[in-house]
Amino acid sequence: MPANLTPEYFQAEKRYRRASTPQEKIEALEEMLSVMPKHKGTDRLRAELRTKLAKSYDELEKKPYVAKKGSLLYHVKKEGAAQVVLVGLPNVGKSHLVSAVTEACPEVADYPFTTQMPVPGMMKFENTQMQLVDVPAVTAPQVDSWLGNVMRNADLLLIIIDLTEDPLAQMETILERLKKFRMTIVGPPDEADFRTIHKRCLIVFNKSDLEPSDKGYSSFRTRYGGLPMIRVSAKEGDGLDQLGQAIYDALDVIRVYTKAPGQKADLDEPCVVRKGSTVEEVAATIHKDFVSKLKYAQVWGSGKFDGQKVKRQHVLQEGDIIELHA
Ligand SMILES: Nc1nc2c(ncn2[C@@H]2O[C@H](COP(=O)(O)OP(=O)(O)OP(=O)(O)O)[C@@H](O)[C@H]2O)c(=O)[nH]1
Ligand SMILES: [Mg+2]
Repeated sequence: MPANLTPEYFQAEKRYRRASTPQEKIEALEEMLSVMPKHKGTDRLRAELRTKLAKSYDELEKKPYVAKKGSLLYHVKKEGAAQVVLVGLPNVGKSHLVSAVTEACPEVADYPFTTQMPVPGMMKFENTQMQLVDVPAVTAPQVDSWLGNVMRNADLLLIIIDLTEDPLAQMETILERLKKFRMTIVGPPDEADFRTIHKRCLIVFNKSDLEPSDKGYSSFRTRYGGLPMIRVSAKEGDGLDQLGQAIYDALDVIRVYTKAPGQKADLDEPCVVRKGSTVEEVAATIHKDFVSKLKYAQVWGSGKFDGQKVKRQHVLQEGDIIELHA
């Protein structure tokens, strides 16, 4: 099947060939991937580009690079079951939240643009660890060169809205900024074209301990009511006990456990995979060679199974235990 690549793709490819730093390569590769038509004919090329992208991210990780303008560029290595990046205007409490629910200690201060670089921290949820990444405000100056990449690489955007300010106005500014990075969120109706990356998000209304703004809340609910939301106070701790579950639900993943024949599954070591994943897809996360050797699996869980033999395409459910047979 022909790939039908566009002139924009070829322009980005030219930039990739001329790129001399990992950052330039990443930007060109992300562009190539986002403008490439999605169909069977481009599957192979897409996979090749993703491999190149992963290599460039590895290179970038070794040290932050200094861009031509003199600003630093960052990449945050994923750790744990998911990478969750905080997005919001200045002073809304992004850093306070990260310091309240993880071991990280980003600077918290009552003035805008306190945070200048990404600060990752791990948040425990039941038997999983999720990585939260505190970043500068989306409107911060001098961050365009890397903030877009960090957000694009995330599994989930945690959109932090300060309840004491107009929520609708904050959301509109955030979406405008995301648009500049060729991103939008999954959920509300939009006019985004096929090059826009759709990101899952969870809205976190922060500062619930203070008097809320009387502006914009009901129009916010009307427009964005379909999105997952939670109210918290990073300062007083209200709602933080429910945050882990809310993030987990918004990620749209499931936990499955693998076991060897005759042994018990280790319920402290889940495989976290997309909802709707099959036996075959879970096998691929364990070892890529395993997929070709896989004959069948046995499943315990989902209510109706008890060691039942299933095929590779069997769709797994939250909490399933599987035994893979090669
Ligand atoms: N009352 C109250 N104050 C909060 C809450 N969360 C954060 N703050 C305060 O809001 C101010 C800004 O908090 P930060 O966490 O630094 O905000 P930020 O979003 O990281 O800001 P930038 O890094 O500048 O983008 C600080 O004075 C915090 O103590 C909250 O839930 N309630
Ligand atoms: Mg901050």
